[in-house]
Amino acid sequence: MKILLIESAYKNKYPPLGLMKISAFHKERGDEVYFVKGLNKEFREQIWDRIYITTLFSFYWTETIKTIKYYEFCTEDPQNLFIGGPMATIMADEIEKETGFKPVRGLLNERGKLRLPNEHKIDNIVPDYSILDEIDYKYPGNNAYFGYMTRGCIRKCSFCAVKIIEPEFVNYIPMKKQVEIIKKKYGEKKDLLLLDNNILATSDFNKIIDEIKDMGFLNGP
Ligand code: B12
Ligand code: SF4
Repeated sequence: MKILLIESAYKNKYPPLGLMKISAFHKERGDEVYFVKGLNKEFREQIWDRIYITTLFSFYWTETIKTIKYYEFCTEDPQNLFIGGPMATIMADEIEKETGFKPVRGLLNERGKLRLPNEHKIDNIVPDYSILDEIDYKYPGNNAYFGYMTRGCIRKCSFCAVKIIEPEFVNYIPMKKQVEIIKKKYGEKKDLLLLDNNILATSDFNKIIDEIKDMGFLNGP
């Protein structure tokens, strides 16, 4: 399959981790994967087997909708254009009303969201860092290993979207092996950047801190 991954042209700090995982998943299947940030005429003129558009903050609504509409006719079957990520999860109904596409909500950790075998493993796959070399945009925090060592949150604060995006609290996710694979495949990174919502909520806090130190991230020379 020929796959196009898209992130809108908004300024964000961290790379699109969801797309990096989708890329790794498709490359493992032997598919051809391209990544673009924003509107690109050359890519728009082609027909893709699948398109994946990621979303982030709801205050990037205008830019995100503009991107979806720009690429809306680039797959033969509209069912092969997928929209996902935080904003698409929080505002799925509004996006569908505005564009006609029904977003995929939440994490890619269960079957039935992308209509492909093994799709439930995407959330835990080692992300493909090589797609970041395909674009000119430089993420301010790009020299890092990105990941989660917990998911969700035990609290359900009324103003917070985490209960919708990651409803299930996962107390511990191992990271060390993933970092070793990233180092081998894509080269060493300077920092470790965890995107956890509320890492203090875990009962495995000491274990996580020990693992972080074990990965080489600790005080001192
Ligand atoms: C890390 C993070 C940040 C980082 C920046 C993130 C970045 N990418 O640049 C920092 C710490 C800087 C930050 C800042 C802020 N943040 Co913030 N942040 C997050 C957090 C924890 C993760 C977002 C993220 O990048 N995830 C990476 C994702 C996309 O990777 P992933 O999870 O592996 O992806 C999975 C799914 O999303 C899905 N998926 C992803 N893409 C796609 C694409 C397709 C096609 C498909 C099918 C699936 C799919 O599948 C993947 C695999 O399972 C979220 C909460 C959350 N749990 O989502 C809040 C969140 C996005 N932040 C939020 C807020 C409010 C803010 C701030 C405004 C806070 C403030 N007052 O300052 C600022 C804004 C900064 C700015 N102006 O840019 C809110 C946004 C609410 C909203 N209405 O938009 C959230 C939802 C948290 C909350 N408490 O509600 N944030
Ligand atoms: S992540 Fe923070 S704001 Fe959101 S539910 Fe948990 S404690 Fe509340």
